[in-house]
Order: sequence, then C-alpha cells, then structure tokens
Amino acid sequence: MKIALISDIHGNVAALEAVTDHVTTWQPDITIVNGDVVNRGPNSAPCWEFVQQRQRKDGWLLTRGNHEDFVLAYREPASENDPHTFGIHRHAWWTRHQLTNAQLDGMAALPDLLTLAAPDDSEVRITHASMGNNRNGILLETPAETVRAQIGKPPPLFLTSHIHWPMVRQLEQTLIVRSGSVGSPRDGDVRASYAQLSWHISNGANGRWHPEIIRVPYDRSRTDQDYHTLGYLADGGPIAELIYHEWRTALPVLAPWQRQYQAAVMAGEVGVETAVSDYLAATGFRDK
Ligand SMILES: [Mn+2]
Repeated sequence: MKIALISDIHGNVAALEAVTDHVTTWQPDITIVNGDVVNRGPNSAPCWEFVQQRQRKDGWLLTRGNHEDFVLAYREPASENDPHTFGIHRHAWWTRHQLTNAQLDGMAALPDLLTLAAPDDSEVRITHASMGNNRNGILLETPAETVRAQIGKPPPLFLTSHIHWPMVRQLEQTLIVRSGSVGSPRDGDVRASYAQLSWHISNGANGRWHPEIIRVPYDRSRTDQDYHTLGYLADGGPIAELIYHEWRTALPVLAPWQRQYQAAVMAGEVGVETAVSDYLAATGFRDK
C-alpha cells in the first residue's frame, strides 16, 4: 500500500502541477491533499479546481486547512469591518473574491479529519495540524505530553501538515509524518515538498510504514510571474509582500513579523504598511 501526502499548496499552480507529475509516476493507492489548497499565494482558484477534478477523476481525498477557514471567514461582509484586522487579512479577502460561491461551498464541506485502514487494519489518521485544531501544528521540539494530546488515542500512523517544513517523528507507538509544503516551504529549500508512505513487510514480520520526504523542483519563474501579474501583490495589501518574500526565499518571514508587530497593528499603534516596510528594511528581505 502506498499513500502520497501533499498539502499547503497555497495558490501555487506550477508547484502543484510538478508535484502531481511526481506523484502520478510513483502510482500511490491513495493521494491525500491535507489542507491549505488556497490563500497565502497568488493563484488559488485554479489550484482549487485542479484538486477538485482529481478528487472526481482519481479519488483524491481532501481535508480542510486553516486557510480554507480564513477565506470562508470573508464570505460575510461584516468580517471586513475592523480596519486593523482587515489591514492584516486583506490578502485573504482578496483570495475570497477570486473564488465563486460554489467553490466556497466546496471548501465549507471539507472534513477536518480522515481515517484509513492500513493492510493490517490498523488506523491511519490524517488532519491538517492536530486533533480538533487546524492551527496547532506538531513540531520536532513539541514536548511528548503535548503531542499525545495533539494526536489523541495513538494510532500507528498520524499524518499532519500545516508547518511548512517536513518532519518524521516517532513518538512511542505512533509514527508522525508531516508533509512540508507544496507551494511555500519555509525550511530554506525552495523545492516543493510532499511525503510518500509505503507499507513494508520484511521476513514475515508485522508490516510497518516507511516514510520518505520528496523534494520536487518546479518552474519558479511561472509562480513569480503569477505573484506579479494576477493582482495578489497589487491588491492583497502589505502582508502579501511578506508572503511573497517567504515564498521567494523559503525562509520564515510572516511569523517573525507577526511576533514583532501584529499586536501593535491590531491595537492601532502602527499602520500595517509602516510595520511591513520597517520590518523589510530592518531584515533586508527585500534584497535577499
Ligand atoms: Mn495551514
């Protein structure tokens, strides 16, 4: 049995196509798209249509990520009201307006959690981040006690995503595999990332899962062009520029900015534009 785990596409069509080609060559039994198909990138609608088509044609399985939720939050006009929050979330509002109501209905219907049966009938559990919370990611350094709560009743294989770099971690009887990101990795490697899981049986022993993290090069100039020509940078607000630099460098940009400035912007102490300009000047990201 072979499972392909892809996630965190974030509106990057060129990366999605390259990963799909790689997955297709590998010929898995099951392909899972573990959330964050849209938002935080330039070209969400074609990515959504692409995975929908694969779901219909090839039986791909989908879960909902926190970025599907962010976009759905901007279905309601009232959510545009608070000016400080809206300044920060303008890029999600922009993405929402690239999507049709039918597409948004499809996102709202996605499940948070999937379970599959391994060849020995043991459980494979899949969710975007952790049980009951699609923003609470599992890290290598997360204490064991916390991870136990994040995964719930321990299955032999727990598949997660959300954090944009890949991870393999064994915690007691549970193998935890994180896919990394197709569209915007943050581990310094600009290539797309996904995970392959293969069921191995050796010497008549019990079967076990074998994980492999795959990195896939793709046409980066195409994605760069999408950022510049489709309106994302022009109309997505200042945060869109942070997201662009994070994609371009594959280094953390948005989270460090949030830690430093978000509270002050939300409190109205500094404008989001100034906060982004100051941060990019201080870190040199515009020139990296
Ligand atoms: Mn996510």
